[in-house]
Formats: sequence, C-alpha cells, structure tokens
Amino acid sequence: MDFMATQNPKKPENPVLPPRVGSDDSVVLERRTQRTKPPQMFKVVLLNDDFTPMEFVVHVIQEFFSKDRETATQIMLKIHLEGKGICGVYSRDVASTKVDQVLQAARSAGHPLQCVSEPVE
Ligand code: TYC
Repeated sequence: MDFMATQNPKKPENPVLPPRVGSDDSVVLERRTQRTKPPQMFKVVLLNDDFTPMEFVVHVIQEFFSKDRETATQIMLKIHLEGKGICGVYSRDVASTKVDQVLQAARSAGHPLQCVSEPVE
C-alpha cells in the first residue's frame, strides 16, 4: 500500500511577515505566532414541563444526542428535578439543528417540550 502516509502531518508553520529592511539595508524576517480563536460552542438545553412524558424525553435524548438509555434517563431525571439540563455541546449550526429536530419531534408527537441553545461561558 504505497498510498499510505508514512509520517504524521506537520503543523503548519507560523506565517512570515513581510521582510523589514533596516536603514543599513539589513533584512529582518519576523515570524508571528498565529492565534486563531476556537469557534464559540453552544449548549443544547432541554427544559422541564409538566406534560411531556418522561419516556418521550428519554427517547429524544437517545435519538438526537446519541446517549445510551441509562445516560438519557439520568439527564431526563436531572431536567425533571432541576428544571433544565444540558444534552450536549456543539458548534452553532449543529446546536441549532438539534434544537429544530427536538422541537419538530415534540410538535409532531403533540408534546410541549421546549429546547434552547445557549453560548458556552
Ligand atoms: N416533568 C415531566 C413529567 O413529569 C418529564 C419531563 C422531563 C418533561 C424532562 C420535560 O425536559 C423534560 N412527565
């Protein structure tokens, strides 16, 4: 298999700024550390209500947040007892899609379950 990489990919080098020419014609090449902020992340939060069946909430958490049944049940109970709970943390677009999916599923099943996303920090 000669198409496989034989070395780990190298980190991209920091960019070289345009050369600065000193008054004595000396040239200085400066490297500047590249600082790229990681993207803002969003919590997807389910809210408690008095009407949505516990079983439906467990199903939603399993289905849309890829949790096993035990974890989903623990999250559901936390929401039930504390009023709200985090089901996952995602990039802006993924979090927004999760909220839409949960609200769509709840509406289709006739339950008032609410779901929101909030920036982390
Ligand atoms: N409180 C609901 C009940 O007693 C269960 C529930 C849990 C509803 C979590 C919403 O996000 C929720 N049937």
